[in-house]
Amino acid sequence: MNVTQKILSAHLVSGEMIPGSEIAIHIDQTLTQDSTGTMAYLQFEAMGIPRVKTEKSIAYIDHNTLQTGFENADDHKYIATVTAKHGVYLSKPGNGICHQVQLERIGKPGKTLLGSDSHTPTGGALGMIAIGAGGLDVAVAMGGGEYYLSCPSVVNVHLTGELPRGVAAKDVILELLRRLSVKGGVGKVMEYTGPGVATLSIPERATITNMGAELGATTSVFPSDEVTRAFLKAQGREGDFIPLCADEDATYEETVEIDLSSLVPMVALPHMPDNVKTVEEAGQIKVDQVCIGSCTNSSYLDMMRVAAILKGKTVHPDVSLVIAPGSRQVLSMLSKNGALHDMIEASARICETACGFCIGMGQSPSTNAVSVRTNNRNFFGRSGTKSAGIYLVSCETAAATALTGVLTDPRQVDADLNVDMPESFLYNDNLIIPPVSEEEAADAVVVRGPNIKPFPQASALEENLGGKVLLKMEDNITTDHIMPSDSSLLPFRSNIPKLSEHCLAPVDPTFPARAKEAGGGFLLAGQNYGQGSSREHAALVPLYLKIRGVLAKSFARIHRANLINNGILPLEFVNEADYDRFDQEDEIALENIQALIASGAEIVPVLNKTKGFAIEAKLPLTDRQRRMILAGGLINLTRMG
Ligand code: MIC
Ligand code: SF4
Repeated sequence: MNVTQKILSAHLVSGEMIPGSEIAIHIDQTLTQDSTGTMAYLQFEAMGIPRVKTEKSIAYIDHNTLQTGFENADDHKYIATVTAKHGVYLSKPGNGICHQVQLERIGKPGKTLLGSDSHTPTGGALGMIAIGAGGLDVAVAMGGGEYYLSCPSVVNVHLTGELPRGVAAKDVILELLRRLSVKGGVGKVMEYTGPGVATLSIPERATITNMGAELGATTSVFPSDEVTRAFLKAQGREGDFIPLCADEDATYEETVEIDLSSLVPMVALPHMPDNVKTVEEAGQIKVDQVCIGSCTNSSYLDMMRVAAILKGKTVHPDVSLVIAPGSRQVLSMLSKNGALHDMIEASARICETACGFCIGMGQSPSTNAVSVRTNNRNFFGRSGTKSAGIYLVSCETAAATALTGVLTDPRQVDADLNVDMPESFLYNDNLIIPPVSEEEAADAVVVRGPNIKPFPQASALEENLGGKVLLKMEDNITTDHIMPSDSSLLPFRSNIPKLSEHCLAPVDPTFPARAKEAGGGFLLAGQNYGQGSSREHAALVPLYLKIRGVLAKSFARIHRANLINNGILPLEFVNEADYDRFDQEDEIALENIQALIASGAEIVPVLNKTKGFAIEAKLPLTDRQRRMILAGGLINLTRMG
């Protein structure tokens, strides 16, 4: 067996491990973060389970940390009090970005982790199966319920050689994105093997598994080896180590070969992570801003390399350099060993250990700016400045670029980039607050601010569905298009009515008003609809706007699950060319849809009443998904028992 099969089969609750068929697995650990967490805990409360049943569940506060009004602080208070009551640990704001802290302090080889954040697969660096999902799926897992997924096929990413100086783990994953695209990993686990694995430290592996999310992969995983042991030991957690690697005769559905020594620095150009060129090909683009940090590139190793490049130099006068170390542990070590001093003296602006600029929480660039960043997504508008272009690179490329003011190949920089992994990290868990005991829980009060509004719930599927195509969209529409999330909107993650005023506005600002006026309808989309974030809001808000179905060429994994969990039909064209036969405003109908779905039909007719023809759409649902759609979503199904 390969590593993926070993972990999945050890956690299998039902189904057969045949790629494409539905399996249910037991979840050992869960994580939430604050921007998806408020909704996940509201849903957990709605399920009426007193205490979580996982080995460890933890709530991070790392996204909405810019407190410009009462809303975010109120959400933090709600999360702090609801988690304490129900047996969940709390990582306070300031402790760091969920994925970085999970890696340092919580993750364990061989375990399963479900997180309400699409970059949860970062944990795969430690040899765990770590999967991102919607908040409702995570709430169910916290309650001890299994997690249902389509059994992935496993891709062997076979690594040979060693990364040359100045070439980073980020360049490995950018190369994979260049080759495979943002939908190349859909339905797959990327499993890393080969002699190159041992040359990569845990933070380097984590950069690769983190950004596997951008491939659309279910998750990514490395074996657990002596490098893993050394990392856990340096975190004071050697007891959590178990060795785990693929059997010699393990088989894979596909193999991708990467010779690490042949790689060069890469960059993803606006506005898609797979729009990748070599830094050399991209040329000397003039840069206005450089941001270093995010869950992809904010480890101690990353930051030490950045400090080495900046030491004794000054950032180019036209560049604003922003650095956000990924965790309190990293920041604390940098402040102790003097590397922070080197950054500050080079004129870096140091931000708190949080998602920050990566999710548009501050540091929005100027009009038409070129912003070079180490994060994982450069989707249109995500930085908070629509006219800016975001370029994704490694920490080394970012730091070198900050000095020269133009996109720069870090191999040209004169600095010692050899950073030794510490034998002992400065770990301290005093920002991780344990829940109250079971006895105290009954009296523990959950504090809810006025910004927390009830969430919409679907009702059982109607006999017939009809309505207009309210919006026709292209390929690769992201959840940042569907439910934008910058610093002005993130405070409203527990206020769906308010968010609905901005739904799909980056595609068409008139959409929210039109959808409300029409009293609902349908959406039409191209390939990979809903890629990106795990945010369930991208389904809850359309539900609130009475969107009955999305007719697309294909869907991204987490978003499709979120639509079904909320009773919205994910319909796929049987014949992709039919997409061109539909226009915005066309009136469509799904007649007898309830009976068809109940009878198990996987192909349903979609009538274009305006143009007078019918086409076929696929609706491949598992038994459970079918019951969910008929009941009007997962909460209704759970209530029905
Ligand atoms: C993101 O990177 O897009 C986020 C913000 O972390 C999201 C979660 C969210 O929308 O709250 C994700 O990746 O799932
Ligand atoms: Fe936070 Fe950005 Fe990572 Fe999302 S991708 S978890 S916003 S740092």
